[in-house]
Amino acid sequence: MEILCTRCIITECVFVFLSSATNIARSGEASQSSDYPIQPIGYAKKAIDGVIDTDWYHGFCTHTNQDPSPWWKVDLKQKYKVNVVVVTGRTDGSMGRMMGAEVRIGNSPDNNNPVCGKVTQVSDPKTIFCCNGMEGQYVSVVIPGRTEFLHLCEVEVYSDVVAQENHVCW
Ligand SMILES: [Ca+2]
Repeated sequence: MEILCTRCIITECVFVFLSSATNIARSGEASQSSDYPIQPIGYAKKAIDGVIDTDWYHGFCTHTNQDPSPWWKVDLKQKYKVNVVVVTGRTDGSMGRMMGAEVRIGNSPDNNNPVCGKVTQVSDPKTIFCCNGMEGQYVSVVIPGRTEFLHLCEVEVYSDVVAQENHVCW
């Protein structure tokens, strides 16, 4: 059993465990603001191909052009209560472009949805977002207010929390 989320509110921590959870992004449909035209083409579907290879040149990551507020999204085809989103960026360089990227969840297909969280560190390519049951059909990654490239090696979405335990922090 893997601990994916730890939320601490004042003195109480909630650990979210996922066990044999299904990554519902895999069966969704991905799109993005544009496709960077250099090989290997970073099509949007590469963030839901199930391959977490963080070297962009291996061909398993997405890549937009340098767009104003670039975005990527997955249409989950129905509404889910989303508990965890795991975003994995690249490690072969340019990870700094991810800084400030927001994970948004909701029912608006234009990415204008509530924010679950944002990327605040780029030393680790993986950021785990605890979204606490935010409801939506669309999960987006958006870099707001900046003209930037957006590349993602994998985006995982989990809605089924198997167990929760409450602990006191010390
Ligand atoms: Ca991938």
